[in-house]
Amino acid sequence: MKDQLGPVRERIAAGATVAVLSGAGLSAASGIPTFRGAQDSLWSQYRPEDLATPTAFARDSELVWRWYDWRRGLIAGSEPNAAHHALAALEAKTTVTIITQNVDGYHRLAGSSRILEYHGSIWRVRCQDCGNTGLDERVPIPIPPVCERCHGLLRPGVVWFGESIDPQVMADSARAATDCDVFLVIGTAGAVYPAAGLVSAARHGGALVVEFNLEPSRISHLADIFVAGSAAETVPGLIVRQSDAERL
Ligand code: BJW
Ligand code: ZN
Repeated sequence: MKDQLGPVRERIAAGATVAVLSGAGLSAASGIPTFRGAQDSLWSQYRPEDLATPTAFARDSELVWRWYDWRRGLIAGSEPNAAHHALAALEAKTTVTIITQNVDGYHRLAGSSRILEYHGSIWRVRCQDCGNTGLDERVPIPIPPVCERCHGLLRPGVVWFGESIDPQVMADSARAATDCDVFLVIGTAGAVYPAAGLVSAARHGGALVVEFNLEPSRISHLADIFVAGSAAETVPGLIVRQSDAERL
């Protein structure tokens, strides 16, 4: 098997810093459906553009909450996979900043410490009326959940289409992408902005861009190295040569 990641491991061993942009494909091996192209899910009839918007929530908050409740149940019932664990283990070798589009919290569970949750967290809630924010990890969640302070309607603490990214998270992510030596793009279609724009920012900043995906994506032309396959099988190759890992 070709050891595409050998040069990347060498750079990291020589002190290169790492930033990661992760997407839904990273958690696919944990059994969490991706957004685009998930054929088998109960919700495949809906497009994220139809559910992950403030307009959808204003129209039918119960439908949107049922979708989030279903996803919370899947996430709570599964766990991070070998790719999340490999990224956490990489911190023993160098500085690693994770910019994740995923809302599942799996990077933290796997033990990574520098995490920027670009699209928020499925475990956070925010009151539509008074702005009160908090964690609500109940599974299942009462639908519709209400604010303890003002009894207003709570919404998921995630970023929907047309909403702004937290300015601090956006600035920290842009800096991490621009300043890193190696930028890993894992399991994202590269279709959603401004997250996808971080790949060109990293490239312009001089990083070596390494993409891990089952298939070429919209940002593959920006990658120096494309590693094909399931992230849970390919990403651990950042830590040990894959053929050695297979012999263990
Ligand atoms: C595997 C695998 C395995 C599978 N191993 N790989 C510039 C240009 C055009 C449009 C815009 C633009 N700037 C802004 C926009 C508008 C919009 C946008 O991007 N639209 C596009 C769809 C065209 N962006 C926004 O609205 C953003 N806000 C914003 O820009 O604010 C400023 C503004 C305000 C007002 C007006 C205009 C601008 C916010 C975007 C928020 C996205 N939110 C969601 C939901 C989050 C909460 C939740 O999870 O419910 O985020 S949508 C959904 O898509 C979710 C994801 O994080 C995001 C990205 O998806 P991802 O991770 O790429 O997943 P998939 O499923 O698409 O792809 C999976 C990939 O994995 C595939 O490539 C597979 O091959 C691969 N794969 N198995 C490895 N085992
Ligand atoms: Zn409230």
